[in-house]
Amino acid sequence: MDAHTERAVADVSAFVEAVTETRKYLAKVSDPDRIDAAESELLGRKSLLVLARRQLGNLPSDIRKQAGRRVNEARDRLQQAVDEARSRVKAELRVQSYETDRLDLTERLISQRQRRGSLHLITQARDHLEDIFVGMGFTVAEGPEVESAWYNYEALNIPEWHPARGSFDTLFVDLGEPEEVMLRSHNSPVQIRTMEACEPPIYIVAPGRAFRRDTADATHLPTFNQIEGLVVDHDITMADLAGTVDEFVKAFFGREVDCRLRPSHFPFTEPSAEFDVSRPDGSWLELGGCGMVHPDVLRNCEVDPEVWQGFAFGFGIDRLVAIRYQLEDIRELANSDVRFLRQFQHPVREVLL
Ligand code: FA5
Repeated sequence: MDAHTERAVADVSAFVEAVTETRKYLAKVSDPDRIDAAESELLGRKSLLVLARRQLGNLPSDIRKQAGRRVNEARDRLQQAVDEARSRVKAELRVQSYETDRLDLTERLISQRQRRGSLHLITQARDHLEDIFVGMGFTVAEGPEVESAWYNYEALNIPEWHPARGSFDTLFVDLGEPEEVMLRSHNSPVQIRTMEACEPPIYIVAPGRAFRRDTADATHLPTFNQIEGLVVDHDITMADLAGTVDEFVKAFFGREVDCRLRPSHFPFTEPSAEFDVSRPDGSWLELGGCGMVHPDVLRNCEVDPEVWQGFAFGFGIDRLVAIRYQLEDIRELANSDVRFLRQFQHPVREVLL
């Protein structure tokens, strides 16, 4: 065998041996870069494979074919070992990432339990108001938030030409005739719906949202909450109204808070009054309107004013809350800022988030 042939046989054998060694190495390696490096060293452009293939041409024809087969088989074995190593390492890395990215759910559960949600201040106040009035013999009534002109205005003695319509800054809904369908601008429509549906005597309160084209400021919100009250019975007088309002104020705010009625005007009550409560600084804040139900309103609901009399009131719940918790600005109630709301978590009604 001449020197060229010897060299060629040695290079072919070197490749085959290197494949055997590298397969053992690949079976243990767990670094993808090392797999790439081994593949390129043995099978790449300047690899032992390229050299061995080049040397095949220097072999005598009787052994070239067999040597070629050895080289190809070794290359296939190595390629298979590289592929297996890659999928094994990929699987190992996946398992590792499951471990490192795993969420510690135990920890999460504990912290969730510690951070409890609670009912919004308005909901708490609404529940409290309902409890007070139910304790005084009232039941709770509801009405829709989208109303027709009949319920929001006309049945309440506010005909189309009446200037009081303007004072309600109504938000109309683009439905039916112009200005016929609206977001209720007060909760008084529930008076009408209740009188239409039930025979007197009636003792109801109707808490819920009302809507006006008011710009938000310290005492106004475009979406706010009112509680409407209606009593229809025999021999009801203004004294019953004053006594009920006074009793409610003492129950909600405490005995030290005063209230006063100021003469006012609402088309649906006669006489009418505005109702204020005292603030800690001695000033008064208007909470709502009230009065004796106007005979025309009773007639609109087919209740005979000669037989039945009634009083009604409508208070702003957001303002009640502002006074009770000494909030400077009722916009806090609409901001949904949990840092603010968490200060008023209700101890009993806490709910787990
Ligand atoms: C009314 O809405 C009458 N329906 C109340 C009434 C009922 C009178 C029954 C007589 C008999 P008024 O527009 O004044 O009245 O509103 C009543 C209260 O709702 C106000 O005193 C205030 O506490 C609250 N309120 C009105 N507008 C807003 C607003 N934009 N933001 C927050 N509270 C408001």
